Amino acid sequence: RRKLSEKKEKTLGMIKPDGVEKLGQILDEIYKRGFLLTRLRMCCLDRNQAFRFYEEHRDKPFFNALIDYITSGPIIVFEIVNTNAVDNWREAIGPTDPSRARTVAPTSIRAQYGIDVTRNVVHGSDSAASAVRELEFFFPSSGPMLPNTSKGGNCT
Ligand code: RTP
Ligand code: MG
Repeated sequence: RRKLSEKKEKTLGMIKPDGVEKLGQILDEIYKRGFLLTRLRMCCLDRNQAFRFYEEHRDKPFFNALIDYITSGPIIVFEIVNTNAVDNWREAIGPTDPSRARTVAPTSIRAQYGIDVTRNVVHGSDSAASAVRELEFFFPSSGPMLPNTSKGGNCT
């Protein structure tokens, strides 16, 4: 029997628009850490979809910059199934700000590939509950899936 602390768990990972330009290297980082990807797709968020995905941040000063960034090009989203997937993936990506990541977690993905606090290349759900919501957002169990491209966003 597995220990509670080793529970199999799912999380939502995302390679953000600037990360897609470094796709091969970032996928390498994912696989060399042993993460198992069970679903994956490329899509574009329009502004309404981005608002919904990042709803919790709507009152933050960085909200508009975040929406501009996340709608600036295609993203890649994936489901990770692993023991402690939420925490392990968050640890692999590192702190939000890549410059801080380079100090406290120099081997993390954001430390190596992040540009600045907005353009930080990757996303990870911050809790098991967020993971359920975010996986349902991109991989709905019923109803229509978000289109792979959207004329409403900056993706063409
Ligand atoms: P994420 O949700 O993308 O995994 O990142 P996170 O938990 O580390 O950071 P969060 O606080 O959830 O912020 C979401 C995204 O907003 C942008 N951000 N900009 N200018 C700023 O101070 C700032 N703070 C956050 C980043 O793209 C961050 O990943
Ligand atoms: Mg977050």
